[in-house]
Amino acid sequence: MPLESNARIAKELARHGYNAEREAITLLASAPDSATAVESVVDRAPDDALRITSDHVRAVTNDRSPSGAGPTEPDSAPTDESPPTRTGDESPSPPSKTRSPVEMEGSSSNLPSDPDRNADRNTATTPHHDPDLRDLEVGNDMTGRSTGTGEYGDFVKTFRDRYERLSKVLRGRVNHRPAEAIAEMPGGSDAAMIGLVNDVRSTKSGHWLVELEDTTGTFPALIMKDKGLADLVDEILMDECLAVEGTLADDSGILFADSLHFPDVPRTHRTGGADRHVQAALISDVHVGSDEFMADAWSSFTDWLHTPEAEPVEYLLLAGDMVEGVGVYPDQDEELEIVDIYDQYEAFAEHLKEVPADTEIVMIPGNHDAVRLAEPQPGFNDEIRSIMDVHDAQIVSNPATVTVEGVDVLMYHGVSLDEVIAELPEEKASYDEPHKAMYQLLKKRHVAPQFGGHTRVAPEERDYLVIEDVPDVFHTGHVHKLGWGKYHNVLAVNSGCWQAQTDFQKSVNIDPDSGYAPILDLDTLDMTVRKFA
Ligand code: D5M
Ligand code: FE
Ligand code: ZN
Repeated sequence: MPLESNARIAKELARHGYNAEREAITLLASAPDSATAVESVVDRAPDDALRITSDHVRAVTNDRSPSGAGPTEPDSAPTDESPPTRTGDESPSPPSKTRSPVEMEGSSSNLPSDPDRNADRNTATTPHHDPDLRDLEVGNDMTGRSTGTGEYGDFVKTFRDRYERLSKVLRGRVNHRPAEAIAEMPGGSDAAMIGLVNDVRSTKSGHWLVELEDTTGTFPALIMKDKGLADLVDEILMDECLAVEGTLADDSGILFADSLHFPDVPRTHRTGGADRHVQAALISDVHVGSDEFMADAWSSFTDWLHTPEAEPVEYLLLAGDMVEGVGVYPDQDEELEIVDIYDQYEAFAEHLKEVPADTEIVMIPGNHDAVRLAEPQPGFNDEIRSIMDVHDAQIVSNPATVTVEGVDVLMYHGVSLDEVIAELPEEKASYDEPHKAMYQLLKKRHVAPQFGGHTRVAPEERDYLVIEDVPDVFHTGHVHKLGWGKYHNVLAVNSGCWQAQTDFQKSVNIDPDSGYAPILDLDTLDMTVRKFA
C-alpha cells in the first residue's frame, strides 16, 4: 500500500473508521515509512478512539521532536502526488455561464501580491490550528423550542410576531397608521400603512390592488400603472411585510399609493470580519444515498482539505440535504443507491470522516433530511446526531445564524428560492442566478414569506423565518446552482451540490452545478470557488 499523500492517509484512516487531525496526518506523512506508521496507529489506537490525534501518532513513531514541531511540509512526503485541486486558471468553466464560477472573485487580497497572506499560506512551519483562536457562536437555533400544536391559533401568533418584528424595521421610514384608523381619516388625507400582504390583484384597467393586513384589520391600496411602481409590484410576495404611502380616496375606502417600501437591508450595513486569515467552506446538498451522489468529487474536495493550501479552511458550513432521503419526491426510489435513511446517514458519516478532524462543522437540515419538512426545521434528533458524532459538528435548525470569528452567517437551506424564482421575472430571480433570488429574501427580511405555497411553514409562537438581524453572509443551497454576489454589502452565496443531474432535473432542464466548494475568507469576505468535479 504505497501511501502517497496526506489525503490517502486520511482515507486509509477513514477506511478503518477513524477521523484524523490534520497534524496527525502530517506526522504520518513525514514518517520514514508512512504505510507502516499508519498500520501501527490503527493497531494501537485505543478501542474507544474516534479520531486519531498527533499524540496517538507520536506514541507509535517514537517522535524525535517532542515539541511537536516536526516536519510539517506534507509535500516532502517521499512519494507525494500532485494535489488534486485545480485552480481557477486550469479549470474549464461551464459553457453556459457568462461568468466562470471557478475564479478568484476580484480582490487583490487573494492574489500572490499580498505578502502577508502569501507568507501565511506558504510557510512550511505554519502552526497547526490553535483551537483557542476559534470563535463560533450559534444564534436563533430553534431546535428543541418548537411550540407549534398545529392549531389555527398558532398561525395567528406566527403572523403577529412577523408583523411586530418586521413593521419595526419599516416604522422609521413611514408615518403609518393602523388599518382601522385609516378608514376613519378624512378623504384626501395623506396616509401610510404597514401590513402583511393579504392579496394582490390586477384590475381591469391594468392597475394593481394590494390589500394589506395589520393587527386591526385590512386596507386596500391601489397602485396605478403609471406611478413607476410596476417594477416593485413584480416583487411582491403574499404574506410579506410592506409599507405603502399615499393619498386616501374621497370616500376613504382606498389608498392611492405613491410609494412602496420593503423592510430591506440598509445600504450602510457594516460587516464583521475575522482578525486573522481563516476561511470557511460553504457547501450544501451532498445527497449521499443517491445514485447521483458524486463520491469522486467529494473525495477530491476532502483530499484538498488535507493540503497545505487548505490549511486556513478551519470551518465547514453545510446548508442542508446531507443525504438523499427516502420518499421526498415521486419515483425518487428508482435513483436510490442506499434505500434506508439510517444507512444513508451512516454513509454520509463515513464521507465526513475524510474531512480533517480539526475542522469545525456546522450543519442545518434540508428538505431531503430526516426532520420535519415544515420550516423552521429543527436540527437532527439524537439518533441521527449519534450517527454523525465523529466530528462533534454543531447541528442547528434551518434557518439559523452562526457567528464565525465575527462574521454573521445566516444559513438557510433554500426551499423558498424555488418559489421566488417561479414568481418573479427572470431578470430578478432565476436558476442561473440564484443569488438574485436570495437578494429578494434579504429585501423582504424573511427567508420564506409565502404561506400555503410550495414552502411548508410550521406555526410557531415566534416567526423564526424573519431575518431580524442583517447577516454579513447569507448561505443557501437547495436549487443545486452556484451563484454569489453582494446585496447592500451582504454576501449572498448559493453553493451548488454534490449530486449529478437526476432524471427529474433532466426532464425539467435543470443543469446542476455539481462539485464546487465556495471558500470564504472570513477576514476579507472575499470568495474563491473551487471545482472538484
Ligand atoms: O432540489 C433540487 C432542485 O430541483 C430544487 O430547485 C427543486 C428541484 N427538484 C428536484 N426534484 C424535484 C421534483 N421531483 N419535483 C419538483 N422539484 C424538484 P432538492 O430538493 O435539493 O433535491
Ligand atoms: Fe438538494
Ligand atoms: Zn433541497
